[in-house]
Amino acid sequence: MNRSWWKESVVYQIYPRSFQDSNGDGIGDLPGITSRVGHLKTLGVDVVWLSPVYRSPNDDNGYDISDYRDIMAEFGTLADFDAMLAALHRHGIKLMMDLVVNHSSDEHAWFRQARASRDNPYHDYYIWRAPAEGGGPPNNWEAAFGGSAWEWNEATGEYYLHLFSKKQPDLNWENPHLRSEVYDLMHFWLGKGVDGFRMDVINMISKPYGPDGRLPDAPVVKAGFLQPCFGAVTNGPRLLEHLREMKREVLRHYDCITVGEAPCATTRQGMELTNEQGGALNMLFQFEHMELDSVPGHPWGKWGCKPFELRDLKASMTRWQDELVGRGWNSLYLSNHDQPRPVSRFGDDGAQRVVSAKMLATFLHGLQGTPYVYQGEELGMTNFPFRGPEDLRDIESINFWREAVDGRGEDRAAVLDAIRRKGRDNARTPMQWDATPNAGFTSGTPWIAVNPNHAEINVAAEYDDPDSVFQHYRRLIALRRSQPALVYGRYRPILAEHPQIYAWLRTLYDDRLLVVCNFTASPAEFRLPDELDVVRWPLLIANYAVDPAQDLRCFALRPYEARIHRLQ
Ligand code: TEU
Ligand code: CA
Repeated sequence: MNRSWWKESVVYQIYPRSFQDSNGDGIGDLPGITSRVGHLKTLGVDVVWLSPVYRSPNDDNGYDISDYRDIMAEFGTLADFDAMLAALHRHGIKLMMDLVVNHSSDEHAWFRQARASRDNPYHDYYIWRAPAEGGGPPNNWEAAFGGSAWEWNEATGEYYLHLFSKKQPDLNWENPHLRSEVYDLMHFWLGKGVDGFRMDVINMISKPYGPDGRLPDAPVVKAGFLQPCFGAVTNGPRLLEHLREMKREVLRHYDCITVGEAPCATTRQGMELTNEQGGALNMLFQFEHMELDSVPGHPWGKWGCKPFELRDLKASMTRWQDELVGRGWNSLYLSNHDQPRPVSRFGDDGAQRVVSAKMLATFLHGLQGTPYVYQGEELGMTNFPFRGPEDLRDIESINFWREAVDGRGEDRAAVLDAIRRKGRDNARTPMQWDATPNAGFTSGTPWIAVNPNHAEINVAAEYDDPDSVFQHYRRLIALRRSQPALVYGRYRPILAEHPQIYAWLRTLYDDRLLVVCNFTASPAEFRLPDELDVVRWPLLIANYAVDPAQDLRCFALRPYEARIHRLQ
């Protein structure tokens, strides 16, 4: 059993703009985070992943960086950062920064110089191409937030690549000077005491250049010229080479934690990038389970929604658990700042909100890997009832609305419904600290509206309620700390075909744990497979009161019931 602190850790993600405002401007900030370190300690997490806090014009809420060594004015100063880091470390909590180096902001000094002339030494820090024969963008790549992934630059008479917004030009990782710039800024933050990095769309840094340096068209999967290109630009030919160089130049010099965000990643890439011999990162954020409620090939892309099927979730999770065991390591997440709230998406955010939120937590923390808790998830926070475009702040949703409703005249209600289900702003509404008007987030006007259900769902209320979602997360995180089998135990699914129940064993040496989750709002009969000869089954955690006399070998699971037992 190859032990590592980052395998035994639980990570808490903070979206700084929405966590805690300290100066009444309605925007969360670093002193706000410092004032709430106690909450993280009470919850029991080991590491904080902090979404970007660097200088940025905020075209994509900080994922467009104009200075990698300075703090965004709205969030505070480098001194505020040092004070926050010191407070976290004083409480035994490590800090993982967000490394956004697939692209920079177009307001970064590098790009300002690069776009001025082809002879400028920074020109080659970015990716430029001549127009296609007959004019127009070099290929049919569609940007993630809509429109072409190529923008014309008059000054040099060529296009530059931006897989996200046009204010996020992609960096040219073929250029060794650019790579060493990145390694230097990583040393800058690690030198300050930072404990690791979450790496933004890191599997997009090696582009699929053809022999003549051309970037080939993406496959045609929908009507029109522009085509989704994530499949074409991820896992490029030099990705592992670049990441191994990063490990050699930076990561191996620090006892740090790393997770790479990897859209379209397969289990093979998961093994290749995270195995401790030839890999370079500790774990990946893969997206398979985040696409189970999207209709494949739908013209609306991620916005073409369908209900998720439990069998699909079982199949995907089982594949990643089985194929990475002993050959890599999984991250475990159901939400982050790009995904809707899990209880609204996979559970029931109405009458069964509390039990279903606890069930989803037990499901996730019962698997092998490092669990991530996104701010507010520990309260069972829900999606937001957006009324219309006026409630939106996220470039991805705003562009979708503009293209679909204003551009193509699509049905407003249908587009709004898709945004209510999958919009990123669902995760970005302010953290709900108490029942006061702005949920204790700010004394000013919040940059995005507070969810009206904060009167019921908030930290203050859940601290005092032993049956709250928060207290369940606390117990779950404490349990993980005391049960090595929950960290390192081998995963083996049981009742694989059951339409309502997702159950599996975790085995470490002779220690066997059983995790059982009812993913539905109706009772489900659980029958323990006979080959599992058990005589005793002490309960470790549950989201309902459990009668100790109940025979575990055959009983009825209540709606969204979840438990972890030791089998003896
Ligand atoms: O996200 C990459 C990514 O894949 C998402 O854009 C995803 O496709 C989309 O959100 C699903 O709706 C990372 C960051 O997490 C995201 O916040 C940034 O917008 C993006 O990169 C660009 O930096
Ligand atoms: Ca503020």
